[in-house]
Formats: sequence, structure tokens, C-alpha cells
Amino acid sequence: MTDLFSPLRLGAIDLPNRIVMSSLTRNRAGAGNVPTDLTVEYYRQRASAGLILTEASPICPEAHGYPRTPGIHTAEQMAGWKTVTAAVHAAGGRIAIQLWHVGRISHPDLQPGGATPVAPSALCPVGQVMTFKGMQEYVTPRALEAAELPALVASYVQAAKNAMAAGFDGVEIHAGNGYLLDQFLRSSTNQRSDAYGGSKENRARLLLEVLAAVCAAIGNNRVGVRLSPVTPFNDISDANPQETFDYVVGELNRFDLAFLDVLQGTGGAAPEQWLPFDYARLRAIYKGKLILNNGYDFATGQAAVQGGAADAIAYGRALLANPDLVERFRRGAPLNQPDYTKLYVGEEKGYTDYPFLAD
Ligand code: 8OZ
Repeated sequence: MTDLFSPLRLGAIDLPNRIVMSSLTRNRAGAGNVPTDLTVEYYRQRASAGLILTEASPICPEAHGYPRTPGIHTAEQMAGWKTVTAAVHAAGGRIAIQLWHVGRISHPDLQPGGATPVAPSALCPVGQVMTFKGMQEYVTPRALEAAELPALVASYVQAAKNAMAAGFDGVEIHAGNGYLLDQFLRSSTNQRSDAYGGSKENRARLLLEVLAAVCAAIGNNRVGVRLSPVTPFNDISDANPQETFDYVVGELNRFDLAFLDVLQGTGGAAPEQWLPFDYARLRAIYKGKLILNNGYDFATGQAAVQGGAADAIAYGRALLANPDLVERFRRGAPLNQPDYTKLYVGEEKGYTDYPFLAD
């Protein structure tokens, strides 16, 4: 029977197992938002995962919204990522980079020239943003002009080309978790009256343009996409998420992507707290390979793959704390617990010092 240990082909990427490392922001990039030797070690340690999805990586200077997140828009960042991909490949692994633009989830202190962050509409998120000076209130973003969108699409294309030049096996377009593309998709953050707002077709337009352009640039079989239909993270919601995302995944079928990666519910929250959404319906509409994510353990992940709810499962916290998660699952070995105080701080602590089974 097909299970978590069965091989899987995602477009052009051959996985030896279906245990995927979820994208995880870790805030440990070096000067210039460049991956460091520690980044190399962290990903190398996790190379036995079927596929590594990197932490979200800003595609251009304006895409940044958090301190110390490694970008993919400068030569130094590309060189840093190249050492990461080489190490993962030498260790027998596969790695795709998550391409990220935060949109309004930023602050002038994190923007080039202290500029106002951009978004589909000039709506200020409720909450606070982590800056180099500590937590600060969000500001009201500047609504992007329609005439600026082709340059934005071009930034995704350039970042995808940079990623391929840096040795990645593919890219995942981050269109979830309340960041820029999700701000266009969901009705609470998109109040535009042009061709990019209003109807679900219009709200999905920018994502579909990005996907078309990135697929044309690097090949559809190296492109995946992340969606999170109901997470309220970053002050976002949709008046009718089922209608919006049924439409979006139906349109994704046109591209024959390598994979679709869906964050169910809310990251970190228990299923009882998730807003209602029918993921089986997405599975039925979407014709390609589906990765599901959020709170799976070995038993529930096995059940999802064996029962056909998903082709693969993305594990975040479990792979963060267990670099050899695949082997632990295979042996039924106990798991290390993540140190939640070190998710976004601590350099090597809580990052590269989680023990392997043999240790
Ligand atoms: C947690 C902290 C910072 C960023 C996401 C990129 O939710 C993130 C993120 C998560 O997709």
C-alpha cells in the first residue's frame, strides 16, 4: 500500500519518501540577509526528508517584513543558497525554495529607503510587526497601482531564475498565510475595483499571472504553490473561502504544477479551532499532487497518504526538532520536542543542535 515511505514524483522532482519538510521561518540569516554556514548545516541535517521546502525567502528588497530572513535577490544571497543546495544534494536530498513577498506585513524600518509597504489595498493590519527596534504597530500600506504589477511578476520570475541558478530543485510560490499574494486572493484585504479585485476571478488574477510567468521561465514541473484557505494569521479572512479556493485550485489545473501545498486550518492551532473548510473538495477539484500540512503525526500522516487524502505530508515542528524524522518514523522511535523559545532566536541553539537517534 502507498504510504509515507513510498516514492513520489512531483513534476521533475523524484522523492524517495513522502515526508516533506515544511517551510519554517527561523530568522538566522547573516548580514545582507544571506544564508550562513549554520543555515547550510541545518538543511544538510534534514536531507533525508523526501523534499525540503526552505523557509520563506524574499524575492526583492520590498518583499522583506522580518529581520534576518534570507533573500534570493542578490548575488551574495544566491551564493549563500548555493552552498545550501550543494550540501543538501551531497547528502542525498532535494530542496525547493519558498518565494515570498510579505506585502503589508512589513514596516518602513524593514523597507528600502524607509518606504511604505505595498498591498492590494490601503488597509492597515491589526497587530504589531517585529523590527530591529522591537515590536512596532503596523502602518497603512500603499495600494499597488495596476501598472506596477508587471514589475512585481517580473520580480517573482527573476527570483525563480536566481533559485535555479543557485541549484534548487524547484520553487514554491508562497500564496498563503496573509502575505502579498494571499492579500490579493482573500476578500478582507483586497478591496480593489480594477481587474485584480472584487470577484474571485479578479482576486486570483495576480497569483495566476505569477504562476504563468514563473512556469514559462523555469518549467511548470519545478513550480509548486502554497495556499492556506482559512488561516487568520496576519489579520486576513475571506467572505467565502470555499468558493474562492475551489476556484483557485481549479485554475491551478491549467499549469500542471509540480505540487500544491495546503496549510489546513491555522498554523499551530488544534483542529477544533480551525475555521470550517472542506479539504476533500479541494482534493477532488485539483488534478495534481497534493501536500497537506498542519499538525500531522506519524499515524495521522500515514492515514492521510494511505487513504488518499494527500500524496505527501509536510511536517514542520517534527522536522524542526528531529533532523532524522524519516528514520525515527521508520523505527517508531521517540521524537525530540521542539524548543519553542528558540524558533526565531538562538543561532545554533534550537536550530542545529537537535540530536540524531544515534547520538
Ligand atoms: C512565522 C513567523 C514569520 C513568518 C509564514 C513565513 O507563516 C511565515 C512566517 C511564520 O508563512
